[in-house]
Amino acid sequence: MKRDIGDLALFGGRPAFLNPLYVGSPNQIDRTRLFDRLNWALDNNWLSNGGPIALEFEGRIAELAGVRNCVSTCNATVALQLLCQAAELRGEVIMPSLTFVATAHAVRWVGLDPVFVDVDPRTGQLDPALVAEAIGPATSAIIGVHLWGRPSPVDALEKVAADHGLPLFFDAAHAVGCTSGGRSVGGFGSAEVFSFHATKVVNGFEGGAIVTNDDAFAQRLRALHNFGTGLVAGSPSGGTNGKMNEASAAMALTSLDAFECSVARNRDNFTHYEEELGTVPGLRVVPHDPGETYNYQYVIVEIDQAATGIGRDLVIELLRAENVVAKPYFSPPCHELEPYRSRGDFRLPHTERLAASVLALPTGTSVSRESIRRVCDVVRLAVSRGADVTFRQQHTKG
Ligand code: T4K
Repeated sequence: MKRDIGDLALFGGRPAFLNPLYVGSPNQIDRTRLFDRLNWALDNNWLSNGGPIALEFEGRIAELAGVRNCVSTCNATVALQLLCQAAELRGEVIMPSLTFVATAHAVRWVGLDPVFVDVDPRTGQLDPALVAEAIGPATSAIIGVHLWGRPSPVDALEKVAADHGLPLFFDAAHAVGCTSGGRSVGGFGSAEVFSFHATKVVNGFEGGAIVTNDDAFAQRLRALHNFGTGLVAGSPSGGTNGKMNEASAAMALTSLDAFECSVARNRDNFTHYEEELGTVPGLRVVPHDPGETYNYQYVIVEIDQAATGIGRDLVIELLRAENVVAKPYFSPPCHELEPYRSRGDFRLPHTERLAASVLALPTGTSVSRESIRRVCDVVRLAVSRGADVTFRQQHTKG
């Protein structure tokens, strides 16, 4: 138990953890099932190119998302690129800046210009009214992001998109198994993209998927992710290799088998964080709506520097010294990174404030109740003695 700021490892105390505690540690899986699937693939000599394990995974994801089509991919970044190419987008794409840089880079990689729009200051989700204002003659699509697994305002964004005749897509990298208005993420807009990266609640080592109810679009995506094979009229972008291989599919399926357990553990962890930190002045655990379903993959905490006297970056530094690798998801925001910073003059005050004040804390099946208690001890001490901690750190540095 850390009682005084001298107990903090940054100031010479003993670190709270011997080994690093990560945000994004892969969740536990049943290794026997994984190895059985891998052996089956090896025995059958079929390792990629729409193999039976990838097809089974696609069926399971389509079912979970409540959609007709799922095209599995090698990762979500390539899936986003495929979306843009399949929809033959040109010019500008409206999106939030408060997201992992993959959302913007995917769009830029295929020659489009991201136009960043500000977010709701409480939820961090794209603000539909500002999206409507940002639409111009060069706008070709809107990409919403279900940030931290909390869904975008899908109905309002669908209305804006429909009013302007624009396609709407969602980067749902964080939101597999989540709902909005009781409806599963996956069926919103024209298509949505999931990530099955090692750090995600469903993990295929690397992996992604595009889900859609548009059969013709799915067919086009399937062709484009396999070098354009089967497109009678071809495609201006040719095609790429975006396929999910059988090893990733085997891992992803095995991880999906454990989905309910992983989510239950994440939910318990989230509750423990709320119990530990929910009443700390100047600190907010970004909540979940009790009426919806979530995967609870991201525990996000916002620190009010003016109220506490301590900034988010110093809290991360303190935790790092304790062997807790908290993540500033997502900072800097995309518009402050190249190549976007020098391409546009974006003023996004809510994005900038949130990007400077939020951090993600460790969760997942490898994080115990006791670990959460110790992480929260550090956070609580740092925030409740914020001005003293800041002074001590400046003094130590000087
Ligand atoms: N859209 C959004 C909104 C996204 O968040 C992402 C990816 C994408 C699109 C693109 O999806 P993919 O193309 O990746 O499918 C990580 C992930 O690499 C990235 O997938 C994820 N979002 C992003 C939020 O997090 P980094 O730069 O934070 O990765 P890194 O190496 O610092 O790892 C994160 C933490 O996970 C570390 O603290 C260590 C831990 N870790 C990581 C790996 C790979 C492990 O414990 N074991 C592992 O195997 O990006």
